Formats: sequence, C-alpha cells, structure tokens
Amino acid sequence: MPTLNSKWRYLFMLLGVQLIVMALLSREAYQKRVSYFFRIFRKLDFQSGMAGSGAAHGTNRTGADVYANLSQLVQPPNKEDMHYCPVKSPLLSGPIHVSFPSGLTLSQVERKNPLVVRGGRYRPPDCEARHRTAIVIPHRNREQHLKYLLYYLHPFLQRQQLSYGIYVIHQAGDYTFNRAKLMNIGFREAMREEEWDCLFFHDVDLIPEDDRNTYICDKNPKHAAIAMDKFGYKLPYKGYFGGVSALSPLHYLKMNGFPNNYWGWGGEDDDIGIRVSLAGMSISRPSLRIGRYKMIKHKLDEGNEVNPKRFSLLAKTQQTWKLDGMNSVEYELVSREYLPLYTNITVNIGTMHGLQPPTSKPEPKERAENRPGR
Ligand SMILES: [Mn+2]
Repeated sequence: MPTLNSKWRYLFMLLGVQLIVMALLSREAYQKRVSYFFRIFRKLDFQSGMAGSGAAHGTNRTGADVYANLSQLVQPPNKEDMHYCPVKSPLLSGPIHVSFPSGLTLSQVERKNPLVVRGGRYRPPDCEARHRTAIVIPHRNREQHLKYLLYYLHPFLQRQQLSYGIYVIHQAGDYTFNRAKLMNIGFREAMREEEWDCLFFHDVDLIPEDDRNTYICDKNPKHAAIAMDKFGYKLPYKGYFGGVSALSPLHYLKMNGFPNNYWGWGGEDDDIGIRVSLAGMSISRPSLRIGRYKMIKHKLDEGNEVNPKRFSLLAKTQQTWKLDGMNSVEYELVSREYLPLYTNITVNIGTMHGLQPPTSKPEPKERAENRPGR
C-alpha cells in the first residue's frame, strides 16, 4: 500500500527527470523552445511592473533607459575652456533596455534628441570629442526599423561623447538589393563631407544593447555585432563579419572597400571578412558581454531574395577583390537630403547587368545651400 511518503518520492523523481531532460534539451538544438518557456515567465515578471529595474539575469537582462542621464548635457557658459572629453565617458552605464513600443514617431525621436542638428549630426556640447564617427546604414523599405534604430542610436552615441553623423543610403527603385555596394557609396558620400576617422557599417534592424560597445575604430577592422539575440548571443561562426562592423578610412581603402557584385541576400559579409585577411589585417572584436545586439524580427524582404551565386562568388574573392570594390563602384546620386535625424542619400545602383537609368527618374532634391560645412 503506497504511503504518502512514497508518493512524494515519486513526485520528486519525476521532477528530477524533467529537470535533467530540460537541461539536456537546452544544451542542444532545442534551446530556442526551452527559452520560449522561460520567456513566458519573464514576460509575466515584466508586466508586473519590473520594467527597467536594471537587474541583469540570464541572457535577456534588462538595462537602463538609453535616455537616462542625457539631460545633464548642456552647453558650458564660456566655450573657450572646452577640453577634450575624458577617455572614458562618465555617461556610460552598461546594459541598455531595448523594446519596440508601437506608436513611436520620428518627431518624438526628434524631441528626445534636442542637440542633434540637421543631417543627423551631433557633437558633445561640453567637451571636444576625441573621435569622429560616421554611421552608414544601407536601406530600402524599412522605415519602421529605421525609426527604432534612430531612437536608440542617437542617445547611445551621445552617451559615448562622440562627434557623429548618421547616413542612410537608400537604394532607389525595386531592383535587387545590394547591401555591400550601398556601403561603398556610403563611404564615399560620407567622406566627401567630413574627415571621419571611423565608419560604422550598420544594419538597419540591429539595436546595440550595451553602451560600453564604443563606436570607435580599432587598430584592425572591427566586427561589433558579435553577440546577437538571433544567434543566442554567440558568434554564429568564426569568420562572421555581418551586422555591424567598423573600419577606418585607411582600413577601408587597404581592402578596396566592399564587393559590388553581391545582389540579393547573403555572402557579401563573408566576402568582406575574407577581404580583411587578404589585405593583411585581422578582425578585432569587443567582448561577448558588450557586443550585444537585439535584432528586430522580420521576413525576407521583397527584392532581397537569397543570392544563389553567393558561394561561387565567395570562392573567387581572392582573384576579384583588387578589381571589384571601392575602385570600381558606379552609381548615380538621385538626391541628398539633410533631414533632422539623418542624412538621406538616395542612389540608383543599377542591376547586375550594369548602370541603367531608373525607369522613372525622381526629381533631384539636392541644393547647394542645403549642405552643411561646404
Ligand atoms: Mn535583418
């Protein structure tokens, strides 16, 4: 006859077995499913008013409000005694809380960033920045993502006391998308405006989650998006160079920029990684703890289908990198607009068959008097 005691023993044994199974599953490919269950609990936790508590737990740690402590930024009474900013910004706080509130508008982002000037430029009001960084964002039909990125990126860069500018390189028309070619164009268009000492090539859907991930260049080309939520906050493979990377103008020219011949999704980031080593450089990376990014979930875009040629192209990088890149990029500038939060550069980049005029040519919006600093 089973006593109460043996019933309990049964129950504990069952629980134990379940725990072991869970542990095994979470180690293997089922990690996603298990973390889904945990997330349900965390959501409840979040809803009961725990948002922004600053507590760090597991991989889904919450962090500070990215706008916290930016109200301290004011112009000093006399601009003559401006000193260099400190080597380490006192505004940094580590993990940033990232969520995507519906109903956010660009004018709200503008109001939250009163010190950002036309074209998406900023310099610290109270000290002379040690670094000048341009952010280059290839873009088409991702207005929602861009809005969230701007919401997070502006205060993130201000916390780092950088002098910066944001360039959105918009591919005109609906021909196949070409991310790497747009970045070559971003490099050229940004450098002709200012002597940036570092360029961050930034996917529109990746939000940095730790403000110690400084947007400055290293001695070697830097791969910054090393820990994305999409890959379980780990590097997916050793040579991965996708998402967000940082190169100085010297790095960029040394490797002849990026390839122009990757049309559609995939491969170009690996090509860029290979170029880095072919040009005799190595890849630098921040630590896994701070190179963290949240990706805004989305489906594969129309006009950005998986590129079936990507593997055969990759096999030829060694033969092609000196011929195809910054020294061969061809495009047609359609417009340059200095918007409140970024500089929008619309370009016709043609197709893999060459540079043809777009079917309907939009009116050029560029006006000389609109240009800052030239
Ligand atoms: Mn994406």
